[in-house]
Amino acid sequence: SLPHPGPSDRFSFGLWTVGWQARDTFGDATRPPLDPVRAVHRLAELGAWGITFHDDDLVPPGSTVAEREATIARFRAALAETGLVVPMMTTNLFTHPVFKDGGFTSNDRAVRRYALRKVMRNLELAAELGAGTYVFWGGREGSEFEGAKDVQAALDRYREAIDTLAGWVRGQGWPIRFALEPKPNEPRGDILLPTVGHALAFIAGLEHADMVGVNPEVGHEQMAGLNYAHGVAQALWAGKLFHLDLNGQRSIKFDQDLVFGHGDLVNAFFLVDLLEHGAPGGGPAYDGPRHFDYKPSRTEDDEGVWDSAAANMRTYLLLKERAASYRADPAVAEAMEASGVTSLATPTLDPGETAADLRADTAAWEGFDADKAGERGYGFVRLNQLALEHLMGAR
Ligand code: ASC
Ligand code: MN
Ligand code: MN
Ligand code: MN
Repeated sequence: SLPHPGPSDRFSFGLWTVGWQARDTFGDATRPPLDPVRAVHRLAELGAWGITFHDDDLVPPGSTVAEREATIARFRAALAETGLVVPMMTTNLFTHPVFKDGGFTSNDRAVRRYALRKVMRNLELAAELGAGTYVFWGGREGSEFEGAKDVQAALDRYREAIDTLAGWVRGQGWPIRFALEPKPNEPRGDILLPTVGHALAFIAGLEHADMVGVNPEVGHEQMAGLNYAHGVAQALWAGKLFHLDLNGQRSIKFDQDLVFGHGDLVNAFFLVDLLEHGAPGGGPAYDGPRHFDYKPSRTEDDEGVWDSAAANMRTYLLLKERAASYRADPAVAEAMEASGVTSLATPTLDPGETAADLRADTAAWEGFDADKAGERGYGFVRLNQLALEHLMGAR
């Protein structure tokens, strides 16, 4: 029996995901435009809880002030009718040619000022709609050629932009936090803040660092050959997992934005296990939205769009069920114990023990038989096989 999603699962979708017309580098759109109001109704029917959007996804660029207001009013009526919420909003600083060399870090100062104003305009709407998270995906912040971008000056400008916007939000008293979304490349040859680790290091140097976290996307970390579940674990450990973008990616190649789980399924299993249960040693779970940033494949028609939206949620819920069975299995608990997974949570030094005390502990060095300890088997393969058997429903 397949699980049915509902609002308590807190699944959210970008308007740009189901609304993607499947225009790619080599081909034209394969689907007609999607009315945002229809997206709200269809997602609500499928059991989603929230919808997110870039400013331009909802309000077509070039709209007059009156058109913008009418569009927003119509959208809000659909939200009220369905109960769907807007937990996150973001800015399109990548489509218009003006952003070809970036928004916050364009070499053109007037473009940088225009980018800030575009964000500020949409932040006002975010405050009105009650979006608690504002995402920054700097897809155009980067370069193709080393000589074209002074990376250190660009990072100064990036910091200036986030500091300015964070200070403004704080001054307005809006309950909005920022989440930076890393990506290593595409559309730029090299993008600034390419991974979760780069973003965390950047955040540490911000003026309002406490209100800035990360929004890691499955495929973006995997495009860099990195382990997504590990990146998410470090973000949780740092108290910086403010939001996340779930999707699927198969190895290091162009950004595929497949349905969640349609890439590295084993990593997706351990990710859901981490988000739902926290780390085996007691590290925190995740309590934010389960947000999907995927693209319905170009081969799909309208029906395929909604099938794929439902597939994201079903896969998440099935993995959640499988992860619960993994965690509840006494054989898994025993294997984790035997592997030392749980004992890693024990501090290496005794309470109050100093480096000098350790220096004096002969049991730790003189009396320690490293060769003997080196003979130990950790049993990680047995533990992993148990995980796979739970994932495949054999246990
Ligand atoms: C975002 C975001 C992305 C990109 C991409 C646009 O805001 O999170 O990954 O924009 O989805 O196509
Ligand atoms: Mn992506
Ligand atoms: Mn994303
Ligand atoms: Mn994306």
